Amino acid sequence: MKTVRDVTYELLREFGLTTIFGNVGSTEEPFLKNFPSDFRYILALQEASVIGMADGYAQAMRRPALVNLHTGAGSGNAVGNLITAFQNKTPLIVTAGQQTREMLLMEPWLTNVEPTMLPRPWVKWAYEPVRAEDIPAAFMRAIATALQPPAGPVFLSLPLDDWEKPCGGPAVVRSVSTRVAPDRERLAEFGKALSHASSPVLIYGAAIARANGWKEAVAFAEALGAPVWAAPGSERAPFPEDHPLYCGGLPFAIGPLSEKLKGHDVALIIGAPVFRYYPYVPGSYLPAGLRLVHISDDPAETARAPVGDSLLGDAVLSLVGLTTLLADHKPKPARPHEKVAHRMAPHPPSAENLSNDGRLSAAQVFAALNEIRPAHAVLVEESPSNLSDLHKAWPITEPDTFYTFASGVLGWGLPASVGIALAERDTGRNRPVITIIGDGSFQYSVQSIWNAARLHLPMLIVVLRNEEYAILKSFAVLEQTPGVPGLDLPGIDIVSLARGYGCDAARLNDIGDQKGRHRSLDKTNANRAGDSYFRSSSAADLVKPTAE
Ligand SMILES: Cc1ncc(C[n+]2csc(CCOP(=O)(O)OP(=O)(O)O)c2C)c(N)n1
Ligand SMILES: [Mg+2]
Repeated sequence: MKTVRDVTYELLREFGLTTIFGNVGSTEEPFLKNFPSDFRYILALQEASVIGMADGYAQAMRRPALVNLHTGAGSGNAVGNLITAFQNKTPLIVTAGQQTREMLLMEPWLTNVEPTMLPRPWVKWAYEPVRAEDIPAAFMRAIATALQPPAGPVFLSLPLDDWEKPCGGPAVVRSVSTRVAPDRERLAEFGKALSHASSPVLIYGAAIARANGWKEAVAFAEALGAPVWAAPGSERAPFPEDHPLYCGGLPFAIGPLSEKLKGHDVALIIGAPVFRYYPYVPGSYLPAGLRLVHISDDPAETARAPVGDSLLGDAVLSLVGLTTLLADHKPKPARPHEKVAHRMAPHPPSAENLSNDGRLSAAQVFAALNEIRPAHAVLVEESPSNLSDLHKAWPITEPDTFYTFASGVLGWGLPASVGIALAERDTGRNRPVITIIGDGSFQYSVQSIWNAARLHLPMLIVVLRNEEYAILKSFAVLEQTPGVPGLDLPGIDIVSLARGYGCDAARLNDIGDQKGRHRSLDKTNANRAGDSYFRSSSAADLVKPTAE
């Protein structure tokens, strides 16, 4: 007779879920016992890194990723990045061990006391199977739930004594659809409003990038002849930023956002919430005379929009449908539009981005990086006060070459970039990954660089070292809250930290002299260290996980 473990592993194989991102404890060892040789276990050293790596990996692979955590202990540590995975709409199958059923009633050491409550509300479904033999079917339901729109993480709590129990197999393998078509009549009404508009405008969101829809997004914008904005704080780039119709990223705040849409009579926002606001800057949600129409496959987003008419549906199916509806439409020559050409940070910029002591500014670092970065590099960003400068210097012109977090929860970027680099290798795309991260943000999941080093991933991590939480100093000015403690970060030696985890690292001083020494981060020199990038200084530290 097969065991619950046998049948479960067979099911996981069916779905290609053969990589497990985890951090193990006694309650998970019975699941991992005699680990099959066709599975790969990626140990991350803290659960924020487990989830962040799995999230990056799942997004870049365009398929769910499997996670195994240590009961309530590991699940608790995982919650910050689970918030991000939920808002990123990343399908993750998160599992955690549970104490033996024999003892659960008396809550022994390391019991997950309310296992389905702990990860909520940041999972679409949380469950502890009532019977051991329900585990394979619970995985099947978890996979279906994670994949169906809107995609997202799910959670299974798995008691440690279930795995040796007998189980009839094989598990039932099912499939579900991952896209919902929009209602045709309502889509036609939206299409009519746009084609009859005297000055339509498009706002594209990350769902377009998640569904690999750049081509369809460009086709519709060109057919309509309308300018395109990226939705505020887009976690993926929805449109080529060098396209003549691209205006830039909309600001995060109510008043300034509304200001940018002035002069238009119909706006379509597609694949994003209405809107991702932050911080509170009062104003009207929309300029006078503008009708907003909204398409999203997330009923929570369509329900909570403060203004506009919404339609539930997949972003790319909707774009294709709308383009067909415009078959006879003659696009007006697009009016000259404002060209911002970069995304907006969710805050006022810090003082010119130049530190007081004349050190290199982040903008100077980005400009140099932009000249020497390898073609097709993937950018992962978690650099709060430098967002605008970064996007100004580095427009995103290829699909799937930009990732950031939808949540504002720091600690995602570093492990996610490791997961993305691993997926680049696993898919054979082999594009190098460059992570731009603040010196504060670097600390939250710092241990993930150990994985990058162990996996010899071709990455460059640029840590912008201003020795402070600069963005919070800007907020203190905006919110008129002088005297806030805890905004300085003196005495952190990032180069030593990186070396301690097995990476090569250097301090950047003199960009000009070192540019010529840079060699691209491609496969052939991925294992070179030291002189393969510009080095030695004071505004940034560079971490390269590929030291041998
Ligand atoms: C998990 C988490 N803790 C705290 C914060 C609050 N916070 C927002 S920005 C920030 C500072 C980031 O500092 P750094 O990465 O150095 O970027 P800088 O502002 O200096 O560019 C902090 C602590 C957060 N967003 N998430
Ligand atoms: Mg900083």
